[in-house]
Amino acid sequence: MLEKIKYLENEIKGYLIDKTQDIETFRLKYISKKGVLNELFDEFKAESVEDKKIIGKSLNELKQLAEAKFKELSEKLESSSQTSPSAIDLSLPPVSDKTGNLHPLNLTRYKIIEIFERLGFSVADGPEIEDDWHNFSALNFPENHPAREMQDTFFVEKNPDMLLRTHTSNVQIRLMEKQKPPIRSIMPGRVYRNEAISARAHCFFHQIEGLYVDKNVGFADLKQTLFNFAKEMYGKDIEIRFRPSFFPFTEPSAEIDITCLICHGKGCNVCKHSGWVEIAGSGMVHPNVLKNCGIDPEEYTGFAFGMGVERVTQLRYGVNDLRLYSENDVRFLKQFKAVI
Ligand code: 2NM
Repeated sequence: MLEKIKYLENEIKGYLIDKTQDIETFRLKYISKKGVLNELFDEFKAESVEDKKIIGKSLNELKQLAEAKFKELSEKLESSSQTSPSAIDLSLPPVSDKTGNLHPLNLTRYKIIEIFERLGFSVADGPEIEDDWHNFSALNFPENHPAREMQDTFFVEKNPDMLLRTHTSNVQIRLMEKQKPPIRSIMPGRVYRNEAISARAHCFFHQIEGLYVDKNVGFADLKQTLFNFAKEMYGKDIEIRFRPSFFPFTEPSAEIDITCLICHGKGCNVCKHSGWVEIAGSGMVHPNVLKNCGIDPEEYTGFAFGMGVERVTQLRYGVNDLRLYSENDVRFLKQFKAVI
C-alpha cells in the first residue's frame, strides 16, 4: 500500500492542466467520494494495527497533497483565463468577413492584356499630364481641330500647353520616338475629356490602345489580330465587321463591330436594333505620324487600334451607368467578387 501511496504522490505532484475540464477530471479521480483516496482509506481499514501506524501518516499526507494541488490548480486556471489570449472576450467586435475584390474595370483590363500578350504584344505606359505635341500635333491633329478646344480638353497650363491626355496615343508617340520598329505594344491607361457627367459620359475613362509597326504590316494583319482578340474576349461564335471611319492619325480608318451579345444579332436597345455593337476604332498609322516620330513610312507600316475599357466591361457584365465605376459603392463593387 505504501508503494501505491508513493506512486499517487508523484502522479499528483506532476499533474498538469490547461482546460477547466482537466481540473474536474482531477477532482473526480482523487478527491471525490468515488475517488482513489477514498478507495485507499477503505483499504486502510483492513490493514493490521501495526501497518496502520506506518501507512496512516503517509495516507493523510497524500490527502493533504491532493487537496492542496486541487486548490493550486483551480487558482492557476482562474488567473490564466483572465490573461490568456485564447480566452473568449465577449466585449470584442466580431471578426469581419469583408474581403476585397478586383474592380470590374481591372478585371476587364487584365483580361484584355492577357489576350494581347499571347498575341505577342508588350505593355507600355506613359504620362497622364502631357504636352500638346504628344497628345495632338504628332498625331496629325490639325491646328484648328475641335478636340483642342477648352470645352473638350482639360488644360493644366497654356503656352506652352500642358493638358490631361485625351487618349493613350501619347504613349505610342513616345514609344515610336524612342524605339526602332518592330514595335508591338498595347497601352492601357486613364484618359480625360471635358464632358458633363451622366450615365453615358464621364470626365475620365479608361482606354487600351495598341500599335504594331514593322516592315510589311498590312490591313489584313489588323483584321486578323482584332478578329482573334474579339473571339477570345467575347466568344468563338461572334461575327466581326469593319466599317469605314475617320481619325486624323490613321488612314484608312475603321470602326470595329461585333454581333450584339445581348440579343445575339436580333436587335435590342444596347445595339440600337442594328444587331451590331461597336467595340473599337482602328486603322493603318498615317504616314505623317510615322514621319513625326522619325520612322520612314516608305520602309515601315503599322496598324493601331483603341477601345474603351468601360465599354468592354458594359458588354461583359451589363453595367449600364458609367458613374457606377467611380462612386466606390460597395453594393456595386462586391458583385464582382466571384468573377474571374
Ligand atoms: C484609336 C483608333 C484608331 C491610334 C493610332 C495611334 C498612333 F499613334 F499610332 F497613331 N495610336 N492610337 C488609334 C487608331 C486609336 O482609338 C479609338
